[in-house]
Amino acid sequence: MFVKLSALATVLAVAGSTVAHGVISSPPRRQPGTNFEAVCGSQIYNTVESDQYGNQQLEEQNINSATTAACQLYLCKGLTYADNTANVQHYAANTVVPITIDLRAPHTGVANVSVVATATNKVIAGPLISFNPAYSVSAPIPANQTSFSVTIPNLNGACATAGACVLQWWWDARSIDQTYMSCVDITQ
Ligand SMILES: [Cu+2]
Repeated sequence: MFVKLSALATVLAVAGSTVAHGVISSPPRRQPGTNFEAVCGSQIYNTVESDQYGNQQLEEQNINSATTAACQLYLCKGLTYADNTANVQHYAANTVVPITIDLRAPHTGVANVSVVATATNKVIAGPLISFNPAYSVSAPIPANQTSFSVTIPNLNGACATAGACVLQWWWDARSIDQTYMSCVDITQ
């Protein structure tokens, strides 16, 4: 039994150095699809499709001649609205939105959730919540870092059109250069 457990721990430790580690599990997050593959290329698409929990740097390593200028790896890891028209969430001002993060492995860093305008990749509201340290490897992860709520403010019409805005969970572990993003398409 001990042998099996230590073997498993070794596998996890090795996987942890490259394979990773977190997504929004609720509300429904942007998923990889055919449009994402068309703009970012099959190699990046396959990387994400096989492991949505992975980091953005892993995608960058797979940039090639099939990656177009429309591929925005620094926004939602490149996942696109066009593949997610059925997943848009409508939130009136002051809606309290419960968010669940599925975390497969921690890396000490900072994290937050913001409303981001997709046309500019600029935060237009938030951070609505922040964690520092976030998802630490040196202490138990507080339950409220994987299950929490944010209040959506009045977005003043900036998010009236589907595809214009996302609620983005952003987690950056500088010490190991791994960045994670997971997005929910929202309108108001
Ligand atoms: Cu990692």
